[in-house]
Amino acid sequence: MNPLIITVAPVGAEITPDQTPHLALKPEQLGEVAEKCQAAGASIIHVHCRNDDGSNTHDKARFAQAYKEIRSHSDLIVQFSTGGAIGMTPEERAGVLDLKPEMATLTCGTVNFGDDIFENSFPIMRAILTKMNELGVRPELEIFDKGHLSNARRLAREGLLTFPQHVDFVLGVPGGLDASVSNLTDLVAYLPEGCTWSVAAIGRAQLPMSTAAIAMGGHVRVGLEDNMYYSRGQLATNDELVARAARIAAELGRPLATPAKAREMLGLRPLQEQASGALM
Ligand code: KMH
Ligand code: ZN
Repeated sequence: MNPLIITVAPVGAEITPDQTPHLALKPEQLGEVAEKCQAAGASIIHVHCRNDDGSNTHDKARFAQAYKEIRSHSDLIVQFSTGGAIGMTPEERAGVLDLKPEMATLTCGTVNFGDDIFENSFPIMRAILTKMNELGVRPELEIFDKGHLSNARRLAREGLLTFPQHVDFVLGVPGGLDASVSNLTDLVAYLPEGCTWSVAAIGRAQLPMSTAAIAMGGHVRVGLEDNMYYSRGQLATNDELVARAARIAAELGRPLATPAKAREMLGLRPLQEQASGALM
């Protein structure tokens, strides 16, 4: 079976320090999380940054610091969020691309997000993608609803994207597509030929949907961004969630992709060949 790529999303933009003591606020804490999660089996880290007080920031210097800490503690593929937090401007969200992370997310359409709207109009998507293309940053397509795959196809027709790509199905966001195996199989069937895919399911759906994805030959995203709990009422650390996904993979006969193997599978350059001078 193909090796499993585990992405850890340790921070996100929604949970607050009063909800869990395990939220990494400082870049140094992100470095520690990266080290533990790589040891537990992760190969990609999806990065959001916070200020020391827990508020969201897309400050470039903060992201540069986070990148440095992650890189000095791990070989993980560093994937920056261009989704950011509700209320950030598209320019703010795309600004961190200047640091040339290996990967960054591209959410492929506007979606209700709880009582808010996570805005990703075609002009916003085109601007983010154009910048990614100019800077050589590999997108991961974030799909919150089936129509987002249609939007991605449209961006490909416009010449901004070539398939296959790595796609992450974000399921169970209030306002987006529900987290269910039938929705997942439908999305997988609708993927352009050759795409790799993962599932990031929200809350208590993270465990069953990860298990389904591992069994189906897909990849998984776990971490506090999407789910704070290990089980009902028991708060999780990021490495505990990664370790559990790794154990399930072992039971199902899926080997784990190391960061180097994940780079090979995703067509990213080996770490040794990457320029380190691009960062601030
Ligand atoms: N925080 C959400 C509004 C991404 O990282 O690309 C957007 C998000 C998606 O988390
Ligand atoms: Zn995110």
